[in-house]
Amino acid sequence: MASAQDPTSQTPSSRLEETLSTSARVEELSDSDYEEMETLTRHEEANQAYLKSITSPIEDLLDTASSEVQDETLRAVMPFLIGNPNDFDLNSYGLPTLQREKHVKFLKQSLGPFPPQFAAMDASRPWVVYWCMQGLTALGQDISEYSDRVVSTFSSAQHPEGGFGGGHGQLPHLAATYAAILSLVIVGTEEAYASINRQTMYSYLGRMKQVDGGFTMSPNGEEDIRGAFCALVALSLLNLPLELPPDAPARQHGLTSFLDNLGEWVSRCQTYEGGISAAPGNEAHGAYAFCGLGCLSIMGPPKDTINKWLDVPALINWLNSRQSCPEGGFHGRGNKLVDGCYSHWVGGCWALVEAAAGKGIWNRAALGRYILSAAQFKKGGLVDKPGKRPDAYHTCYNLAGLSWAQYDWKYEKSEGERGELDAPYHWQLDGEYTEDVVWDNGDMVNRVHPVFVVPFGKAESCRKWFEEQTWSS
Ligand code: FPP
Ligand code: K
Ligand code: ZN
Repeated sequence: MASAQDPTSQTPSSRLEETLSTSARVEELSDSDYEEMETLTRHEEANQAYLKSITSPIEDLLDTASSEVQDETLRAVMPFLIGNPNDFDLNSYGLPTLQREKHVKFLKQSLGPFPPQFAAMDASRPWVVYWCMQGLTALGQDISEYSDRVVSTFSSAQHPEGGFGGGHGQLPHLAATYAAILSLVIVGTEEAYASINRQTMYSYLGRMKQVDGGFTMSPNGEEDIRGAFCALVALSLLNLPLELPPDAPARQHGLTSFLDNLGEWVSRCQTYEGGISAAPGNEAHGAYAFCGLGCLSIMGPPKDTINKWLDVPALINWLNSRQSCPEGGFHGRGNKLVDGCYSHWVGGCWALVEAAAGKGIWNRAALGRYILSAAQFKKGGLVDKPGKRPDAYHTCYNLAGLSWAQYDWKYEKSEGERGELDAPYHWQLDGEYTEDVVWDNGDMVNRVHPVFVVPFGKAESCRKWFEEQTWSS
């Protein structure tokens, strides 16, 4: 296997030697040179301990399709964890630095314009806009140059009877609605807020509410936990009433509030494994766990709602098992593969669970290693795993995951209610995470709101603006 390009030949230790021999040629070393060498030695020891711990992964003795793809994944990932096949600059921990400029360029390109063969992607246009806006701001970019374009894109995707579709003339869908609202929240101008028709949105959301407590994604469409989360995101950010609209079909069955039977319904999505599934009876999955926890964190303070509606020890037990070892990134469900997007879907669950139940059991440094070493694509953008192509989705959610690793959040219920569904506006930064980190200042991404996954501060501004608008239903 060994070749001239064998990345293992480029260990942190040979890099350290190189650094030391370069310094030795300098006539006189300053105090800061010595300090730097000491730091490098300390980081080197940590790297060696880490490398030692990952070189003998626990193997599945049973040969199955799952164990085979897992072995393949390890073969793809390990060279990136122990070496630097992309030849990136290294940070003081010997890991690739965050390739900020390349990722910015990739996301800007992902916004188009596109050749005609991309027409099939039209329905996911709101998503692409959201992933790019969120990714760019996480990287510290000013996105104001896109404001007008984003507002006009979504104005034409808004349906006359409420909600957003994938584009002009398409039927509304809660996923498109979620992505459209979050994009406009990131833009954060009065024009962006005012472009949302709250009245028709309210009536559209009323039509999605089901008698059993959940929400469908579209009229007569599938009812799943994405629907419950997306609907609550819209209700909360736009400061809509909790009272169901007069023409909401669920009213004919005695329901009066968007929250009726909702906690019970989310509860029914928790599975025997402890995780959360799309709908009662399905398999638990990290993406749905985030939706379920996000939904509960909008319904009220996470400490109240998560503890009330979920078996928290079982949930934590399931979540604990979602970090792939030795890869360090997360997978979405048992016996499946590490994937950079779960840096967010699973990584993002931790801030919410920690607000409900105290410090979680996950390894932030290992997640940081996976993202920086294995998930950065050579030419820019981030990926599921080495060997895959980058896309805006994996770029956005790897960067959000890096942010979950880098910052600590706390939930503080302050005095005075701000109205319905005001729970998600009580989050505060509890500082940067500093224990055993593997990133330097240059590798930091911006703070992200733990529930809304937009730049911290933007959701608060949006809500405040809608609180000041008059409402007439
Ligand atoms: C499995 O794909 C993926 C899912 C079952 C979940 C997809 C859902 C989301 C990404 C969440 C959407 C969220 C909102 C807010 C609308 P797979 O079988 O290809 O992946 P796996 O092998 O990693 O499970
Ligand atoms: K996947
Ligand atoms: Zn993925």
